[in-house]
Amino acid sequence: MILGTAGHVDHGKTALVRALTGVDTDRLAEEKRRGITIDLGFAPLRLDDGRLLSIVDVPGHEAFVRNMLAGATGVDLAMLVVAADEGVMPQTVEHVTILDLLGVTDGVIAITKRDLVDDEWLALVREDVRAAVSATALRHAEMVVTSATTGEGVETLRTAIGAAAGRVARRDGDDLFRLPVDRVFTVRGTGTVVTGTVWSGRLERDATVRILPGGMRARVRGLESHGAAMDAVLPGMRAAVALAGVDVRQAARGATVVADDAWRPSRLLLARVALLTALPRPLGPRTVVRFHLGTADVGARIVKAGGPIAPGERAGVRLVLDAPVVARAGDRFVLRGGSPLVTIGGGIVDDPQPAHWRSRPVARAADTADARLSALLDSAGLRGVELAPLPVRLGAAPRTVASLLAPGAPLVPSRSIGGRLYAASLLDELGRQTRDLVDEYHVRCPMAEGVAIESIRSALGVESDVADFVLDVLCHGNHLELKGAVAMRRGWSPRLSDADERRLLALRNTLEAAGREPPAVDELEARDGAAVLPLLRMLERAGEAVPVERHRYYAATAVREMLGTLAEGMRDGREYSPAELRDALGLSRKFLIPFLEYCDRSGFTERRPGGRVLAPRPGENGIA
Ligand SMILES: Nc1nc2c(ncn2[C@@H]2O[C@H](COP(=O)(O)OP(=O)(O)OP(=O)(O)O)[C@@H](O)[C@H]2O)c(=O)[nH]1
Ligand SMILES: [Mg+2]
Repeated sequence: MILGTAGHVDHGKTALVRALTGVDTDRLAEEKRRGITIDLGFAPLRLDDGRLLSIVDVPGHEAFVRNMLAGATGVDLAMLVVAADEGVMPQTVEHVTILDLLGVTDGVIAITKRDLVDDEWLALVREDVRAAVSATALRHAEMVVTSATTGEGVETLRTAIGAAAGRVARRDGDDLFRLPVDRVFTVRGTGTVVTGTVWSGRLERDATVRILPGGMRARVRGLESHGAAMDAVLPGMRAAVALAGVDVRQAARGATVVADDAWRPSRLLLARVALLTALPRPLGPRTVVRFHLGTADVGARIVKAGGPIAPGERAGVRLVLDAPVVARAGDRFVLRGGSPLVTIGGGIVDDPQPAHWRSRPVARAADTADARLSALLDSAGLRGVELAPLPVRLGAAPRTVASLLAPGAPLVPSRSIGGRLYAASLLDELGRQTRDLVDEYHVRCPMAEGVAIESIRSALGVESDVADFVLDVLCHGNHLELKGAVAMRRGWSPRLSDADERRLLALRNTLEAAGREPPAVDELEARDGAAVLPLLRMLERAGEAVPVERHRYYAATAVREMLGTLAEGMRDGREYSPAELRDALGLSRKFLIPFLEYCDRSGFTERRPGGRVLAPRPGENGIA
């Protein structure tokens, strides 16, 4: 569990942390010299009941609010510190706003430097502080009067912290590991060490992690929490992670250490933002602001459909970032802008990995994993949604996502095909389209056996594994059947009108009469006056015609006869030249070469450098 300090510069935060823990968290020489905190400090606090809490001490100076943000992110509890002699000051208000935007909902308020004021003054300051937090999550926080100098109230403060800690919900250890990095340094003999608060999941020694956004892989060589070696670190713990094979320059504050493939950095986020009411003017899409999420701090533009965002407004937006950031659905962030920089608002991430640069903000706020999944499936349409990143894009633990997608009874009606998820309604619609397509085809081409599966795939405009899934469902549902590369309505057989029946017989007679040198398809068409290919295909399916060339069908009897001639005339193993075979078959060259190629194709003969030989088992091709 993490407690973060908050409050105006010089109000006594670091002194109180020291009074509580005995640790001086101002460790930099410059901090000592200037007497202020510049960067984050860390100290363990043993509570009365034995539990260990980590304190993150933040700077109060307005120049270091970005450091405060890197510390305040990921805390469970806040300790707002207000000096009794000065009362509520600008960073008191800004820090409270930031805690509120980050969704920190519990904590304690310490009115400190009690030794510097009298009772009357103290009473006024208490009232001011109550008013300052009245509209925030800290309005119910216990207020304790302290002095780091005399020690007054420090034990009461410790008890109040313990009570607040007792109200904090435990974080889920059975989730994806994520640690936003707040410090990176080198330890002699150990190498590069990164530190941070474990936001979710657990990490064990020797695990392999990635450092995002760079993507560098590394082995966890060692783990510590507050200086003690650990075998594993859990959510809500401070962790120092020693990484093998990583240069200190390959990680920095703002990076994120993850273990799972579901995490992906993105320069585009879909989110809901809320701007503070006190903002002087609306925020347009061209204004660059600072975006703070986790320990990351990057430039961002906020694009809302339909123009600028007004002070006090809440809106669904696209966040276009200067640099990629690792985020998860449900993550809170803070926005700062203007000059000098001040906190201007914040928000919640809806989709941390939009599929497309032009992805639109979600229409309705979705705060549950199933609502988010429905929204993702809707907007993905025929493209489907990749399964692997869902725990990140839905902001839910992998087992929660698995239960949403339980096979047979998915909470969100959907099917996974080839690593992607598709809305069930969409697949049903594709099924209807396919049935219509096949039915229409049968009406249009009653003589044809069915529709080429390939043309169904391209008509549906989906990945071929999705088309195959749809066809499979239709076959199992007894709507369709597949024969080779063709799909047809179940029980369908090609039909002929009386006139076409007559044309079919005429064609068959023509081919039979033409024998070894039949006319090509276009010649037959010229003679018939209409398309003959469907009829020829019917003859082919009936075994009465053979497409020896692409545009020339032979009567099956003629083919059988010629193959018989070859089988009789060719001796096993001997190679025959085309000239010899022409003499045997009595064909002109125009017909000879295509026919010999047909013989090779159908496995009747084999072509060798010295000529053709009879294939070992010529009877196997089904014609001879
Ligand atoms: N008299 C008195 N002085 C205090 C008390 N607590 C802190 N101080 C003094 O106030 C000054 C600032 O205290 P810090 O603890 O450094 O204040 P801080 O809030 O950590 O300041 P930043 O981190 O820079 O924002 C120091 O000189 C402290 O000695 C107190 O309870 N009584
Ligand atoms: Mg300090």
